[in-house]
Amino acid sequence: MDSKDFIQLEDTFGAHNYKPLDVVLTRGQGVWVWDVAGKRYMDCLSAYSAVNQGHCHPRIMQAMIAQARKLTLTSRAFRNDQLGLFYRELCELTRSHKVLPMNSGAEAVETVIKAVRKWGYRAKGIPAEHAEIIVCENNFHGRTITIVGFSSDPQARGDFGPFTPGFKIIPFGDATALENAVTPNTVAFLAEPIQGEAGVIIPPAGYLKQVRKICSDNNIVLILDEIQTGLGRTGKLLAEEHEGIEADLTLIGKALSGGFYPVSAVLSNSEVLGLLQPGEHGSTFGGNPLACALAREALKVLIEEGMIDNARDTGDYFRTALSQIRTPVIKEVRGKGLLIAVELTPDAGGARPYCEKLMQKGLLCKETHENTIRFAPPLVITREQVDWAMERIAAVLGG
Ligand code: IF1
Repeated sequence: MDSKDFIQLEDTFGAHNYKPLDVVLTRGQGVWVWDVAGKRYMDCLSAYSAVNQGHCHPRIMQAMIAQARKLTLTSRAFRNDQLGLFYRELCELTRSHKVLPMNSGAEAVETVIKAVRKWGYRAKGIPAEHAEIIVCENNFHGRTITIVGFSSDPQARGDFGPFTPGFKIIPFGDATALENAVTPNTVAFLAEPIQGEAGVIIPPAGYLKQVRKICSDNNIVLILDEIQTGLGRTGKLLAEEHEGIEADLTLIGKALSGGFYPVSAVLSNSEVLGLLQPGEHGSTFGGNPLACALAREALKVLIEEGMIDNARDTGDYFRTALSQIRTPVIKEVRGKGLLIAVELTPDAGGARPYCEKLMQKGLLCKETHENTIRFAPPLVITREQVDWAMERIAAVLGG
């Protein structure tokens, strides 16, 4: 079978809820992936920051195989010998007090919504059924009904109502808007430190510090969704570190498993998670020994192989090179570490055609919304590999 056969199978039997580039991948290693015809590509998306450690990282793979030979799933009706070690290592790494492990990022978001509502009723004394959570315009936190219900993107919400009540949307990056949105029933503020899907939108310097103070002053739980920005992507373990603050609850996922398996977690720097009682929350696979074993290794690899500092240094190198391209089609280059976006001018004709041209030259990336290309390679990328990518990007974007 060749690419078009695989594409036909997908199009015939699959729901059409994506518009993927027509490249059929069969193998990955580090920053490289290969299609079924043997053509090599550089992956500049990293599965939306789920493959920060590089494709098929050997140490994570070995950890997964070793655990898979022993014990994969017990349910949480019983204990296992990986969970407590995963908890301790994750808490020590992130200075957290408690962890609640789940599977997808959206499940972690849904979990934190339940936890902070319970905290609001039991600890803050909010009247039952009146908890309010403040979120931001252009947020992306997943695709469940509750989550898309507080999205400001009509495409995310259309035809999926009715939605879960109790959410208020304010502009991202505006601390005064947060202050004005707080009511006695506000239990939490949920935001991404940098808005990924919105096009790598970095808030004004000092914003997260102001937000931290407003939440502390008003007894509101600060939740940062680091599912995409966390685990080294922006050149720090967590993006909140750029502003020197600590969220009360932090969400991580994606690269927590190095791209081998869905693993997510809610991290608590306060006792919010301590209010959940047995039987009030859980999932079949959440905290299973296979997930814990490979996540432990994925975290070790991230730290021991210097990927976070590389994201900082090679990300600066990449963004500087992008900013030096002389072309009428680039409006702005934005980013932190290796979370980078190139916004094109409105008359450039949209980002998708450029992604398709880059694919022809062996570089895989993805448009976000109409005019922005996201470049987010694995954090193992070298300067030489950035030079390889830049040759192709300059040729395609250079006009
Ligand atoms: C798709 C977008 C990115 C996330 C943040 C929670 C989640 C995500 C900040 C939910 C997931 C993924 C979803 C994936 C594509 C990708 C994405 F384009 F959809 F918006 F990264 F920007 N918080 N983002 O970025 O985690 O449940 O997916 O594990 O839906 O195709 P999930």
